[in-house]
Amino acid sequence: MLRLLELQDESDSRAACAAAGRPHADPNLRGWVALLPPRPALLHEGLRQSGVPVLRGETGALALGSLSQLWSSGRSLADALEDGGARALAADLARRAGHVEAQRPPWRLPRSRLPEGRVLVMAVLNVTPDSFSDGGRYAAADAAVEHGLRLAAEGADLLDVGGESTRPGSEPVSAEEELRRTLPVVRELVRRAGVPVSIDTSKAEVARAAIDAGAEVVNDVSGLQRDPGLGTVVARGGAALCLMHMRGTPQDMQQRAAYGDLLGELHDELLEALRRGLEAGVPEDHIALDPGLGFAKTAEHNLLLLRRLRELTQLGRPLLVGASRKSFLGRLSGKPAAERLTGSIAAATVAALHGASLLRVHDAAATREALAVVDAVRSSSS
Ligand code: HH2
Repeated sequence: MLRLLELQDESDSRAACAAAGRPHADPNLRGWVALLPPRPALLHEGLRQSGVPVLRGETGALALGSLSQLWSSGRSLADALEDGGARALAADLARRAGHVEAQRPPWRLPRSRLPEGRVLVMAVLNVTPDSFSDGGRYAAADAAVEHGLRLAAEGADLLDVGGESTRPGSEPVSAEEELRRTLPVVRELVRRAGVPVSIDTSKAEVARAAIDAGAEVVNDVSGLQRDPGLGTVVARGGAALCLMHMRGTPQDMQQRAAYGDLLGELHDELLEALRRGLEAGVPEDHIALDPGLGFAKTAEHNLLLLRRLRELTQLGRPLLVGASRKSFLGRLSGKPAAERLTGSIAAATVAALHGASLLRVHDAAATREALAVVDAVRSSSS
């Protein structure tokens, strides 16, 4: 498979050489490279002729160029090459480079139109007794609705209502209980909040009822791995879908946090999730992807993921990132969940600068304030 990599330092450069099976790692490669399959040589040759150097290895090859070089060479080779396989790879290269350049594709919801041109805030509303940072605070429907309305007034662009904690080691709850917790809150917020409502669930039954009650988004932390009926429910209900990456279940996911190549494996597994969504009949422009910080990831994995997040924009879908108050931030600051606002804002800022389209956060007002600065810096011109 073809994939774009952003080499920022020596460790990235060595890892890219290893992925291509180069006998001697070059520690000094920097910038964007395309990791290509070892064949067809026609593609490598075509790229060289268009001015893109190609380093060959035993299991692959690295094409070195700026995004615009990779895009334009891919495009012209997709027209010029006769071999079908090489042509398809060249077209894929151009498409991926185009996605990274363009960034932040729109996310279509069934009824609401999300604002464009800035990074969006999805506010967390946990109607649970045991969520890791706000468990028990909004377990009663009235308190949850009130908090949801406050988050919307503070500038949240979407409200994500959840009735089952997914923190490491949490106990699963029945669909009945999840519905009892979330449905009255979804119904009321759809009527009163003035922003689209998302249901954070992996269960088809919960999603169906929430969509019927007016939820426009289903946020599935299992990436359509847990309930085989969920994709069809989302497609039939016309809802948008967020597919998050995780391995295993909240009970065993931290034992599964082992990767030979974190970004490569994450890329492949998110692509599989995207295919599951498309096969279920969800239109591509309704799907967002989420690398799943803290889900089958160690603290080090979360940091690496934030540093190289931009690589995942090659998948061509909006990226949602949830770092808010998570334990890797507590490890850095030594502070408990309720006191991780500063760390959460720093992580949100990094994610926004590295290509995230939406941030899933507990603190809507503070995040919107920080994002106003990020967006102003991003759009400043000379
Ligand atoms: N994180 C949590 C829950 N749902 N959904 C997406 N898309 N991305 C995330 O990072 C994500 C998520 C965990 O956070 P929280 O809801 O605050 O805690 P809990 O699972 O304990 O309710």
